[in-house]
Amino acid sequence: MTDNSKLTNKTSEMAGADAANKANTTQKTEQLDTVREDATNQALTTNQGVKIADNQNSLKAGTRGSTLLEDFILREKITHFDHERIPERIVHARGVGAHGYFQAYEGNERLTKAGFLTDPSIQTPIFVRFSTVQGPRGSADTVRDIRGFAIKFYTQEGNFDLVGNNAPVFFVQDGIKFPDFVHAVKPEPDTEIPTGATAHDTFWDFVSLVPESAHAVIWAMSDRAIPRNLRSIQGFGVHTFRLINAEGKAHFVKFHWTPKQGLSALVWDEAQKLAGKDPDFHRRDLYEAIEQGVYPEWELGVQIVAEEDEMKFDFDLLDPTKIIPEELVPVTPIGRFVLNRNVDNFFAETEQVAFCPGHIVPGIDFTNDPLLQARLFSYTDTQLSRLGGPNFHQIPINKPVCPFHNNQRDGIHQHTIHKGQASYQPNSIDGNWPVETPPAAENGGFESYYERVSGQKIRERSESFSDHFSQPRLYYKSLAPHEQKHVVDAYTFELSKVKRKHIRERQVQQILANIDLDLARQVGANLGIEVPDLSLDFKPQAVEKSAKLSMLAFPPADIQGRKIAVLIHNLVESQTLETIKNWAIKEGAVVHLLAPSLAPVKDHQDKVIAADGMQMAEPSIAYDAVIIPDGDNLNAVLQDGVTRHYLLETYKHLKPIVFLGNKSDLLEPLGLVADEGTLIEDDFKHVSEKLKNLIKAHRVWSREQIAQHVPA
Ligand code: HDE
Repeated sequence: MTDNSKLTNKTSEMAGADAANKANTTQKTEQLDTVREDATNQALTTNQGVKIADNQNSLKAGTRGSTLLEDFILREKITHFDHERIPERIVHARGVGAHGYFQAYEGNERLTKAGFLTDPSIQTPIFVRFSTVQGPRGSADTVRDIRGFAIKFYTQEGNFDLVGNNAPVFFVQDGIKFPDFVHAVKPEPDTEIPTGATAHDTFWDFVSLVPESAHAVIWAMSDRAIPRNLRSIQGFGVHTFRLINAEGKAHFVKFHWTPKQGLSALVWDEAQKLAGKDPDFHRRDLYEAIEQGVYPEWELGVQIVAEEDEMKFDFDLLDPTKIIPEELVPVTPIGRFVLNRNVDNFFAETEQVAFCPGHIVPGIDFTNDPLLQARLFSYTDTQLSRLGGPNFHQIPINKPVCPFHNNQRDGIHQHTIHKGQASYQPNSIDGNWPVETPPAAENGGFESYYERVSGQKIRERSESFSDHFSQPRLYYKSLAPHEQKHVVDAYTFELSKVKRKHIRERQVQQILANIDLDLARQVGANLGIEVPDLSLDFKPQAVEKSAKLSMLAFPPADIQGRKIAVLIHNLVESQTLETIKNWAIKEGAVVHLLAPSLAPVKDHQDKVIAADGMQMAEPSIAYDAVIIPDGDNLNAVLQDGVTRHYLLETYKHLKPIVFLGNKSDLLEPLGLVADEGTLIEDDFKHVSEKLKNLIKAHRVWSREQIAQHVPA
């Protein structure tokens, strides 16, 4: 037996007990506390509670074996291990989650009777899971993809799941096309390539044959699909839903949620490099922000359409490939939510959470959007194989915080001991309990909206779903010039990876040309594809340009949680480092001092400066800005290839760089042109405000043209 007693740590960090965010509680996290397990000061046992004396050696006949089948400790441990994996989600497998709360604003009673939306004094616990769509569980975070943004509200009237995406439109209009779409977008079946990417033949084959996908595809080709982090993405419910008030009056609504952090994206080169250098980039960012107390926050809003206005648009409200331009129906804020607590265990919480658009509460209802209708079936069904049976609602993360009782019984992994004999209704043995609750203005039973439905049984798409190009055109026209360029670049990159010429041509000549001729010609020119002079009649639209489609419409309020790298070498001017750090603390930004290695860096007075990391290991792509401080070390810096690359790459990715003191002499040898994003000063205090504004703007867009010539 091995003596491990020396390793036993009296101050265990188990379960992140030392993290400040673990003090943020809700009714849900308190409920989860009852199943959280902390083994500090506990004996190691089998699953049957038998204390284990030796966890290092299996039971053998003599020290050199053989191993005995009798070893129940070995068998139990290995058997459990053999079954530790469950099937990953067929889509949205890669994800990250966090806890938080939602709080409604005043005045929503006119829209809904849902308690959590009408009582501003309630903080409703929530669990959010962000995800990519295509890649498997272990794929990279920063791939070009739509992001899933699913919110579970643990309300007093049951769980409400808002299972949305960061794009307001979807690729297909009818659920029956979803498996086709997913088969096309997933890695190709013969090679299982590419992982996490849409740049391949089967995806473009499908979307170029299915024009209804054009709108979602152009969103996927825009900067929205390569977010800088998950704290700065918008969320959308996509479908039109209904809210129903206490008088039974319904309104159509589209859900939107917008980050207080503003919207921001990676540049494509960064996204690709990060996929290799830090595949967990988004996961890490969210975790670290919450650990640092920089809690991300979103405002939930709805676009409201009166029932009588259902037919007044030139698109169908039931068509999930359409937005309602905000010029036609503005977003009305109804509440806010905050993520303020990391999970204790990824598997138990993030992996086992089961969202379902069919989880709704009184005051909310569906519409006949044919995509939504299919989703109502799919999500519960998929949990049966993913989570192993019909009792997945009893898994702690999925359990409502309000009471739930019914006559559903047994099934695999049943956790509840139901008392009584009568598991049916009506019954006269157990008092007919549990009983139905009639619908009511408050706390009533669920009642479906009294909608009139009639029609022929028919497999046909409504004619009102047939305009596939006006809205992608509106999207493209509404983007800022640099965003439009990125869309051209993205189509070019993706289609260049498509091996079959006829697919590339079809996408450019039949899809892009119908969206916008100029877009088609630019992509066509890059790919050597002719775009014939088509005399296309673009349908006049009620809105020609929509203000809230460009990411520029959503700037951040501050620079909290943004990251700045300070590149240090021996003989650095250490006084400045203090000034920078104090400024960053004031602004809530994060500063990392990065040195050539972790060997001590000394200033000119031999004072040792502790570095936070190495330039080689903490690349520029992980930061929002770079500062290179003054010091009698210009030559050393010039000879440091890593630092030179760092600065070139920062410049190329359009980020601000502060050159302090003699470091302005670096520009020329590096071949960099000074511009509004290169701040040259002796005293950091003189540039701090400018730096803050540049970081808020995310990128120095005016540099984009010239930066193309920078080799990095
Ligand atoms: Fe999903 N989707 N989906 N989806 N979806 C799943 O459910 C499905 C759609 C979305 O973090 C699956 O539990 C069908 C639209 C998110 O756990 C599955 C159709 C939108 C997540 C499924 C759609 C979404 C999923 C896989 C068309 C945006 C991740 C595992 C009819 C509004 C949730 C699971 C999480 C997950 C089916 C279309 C968003 C297979 C059939 C539209 C955010 O049930």
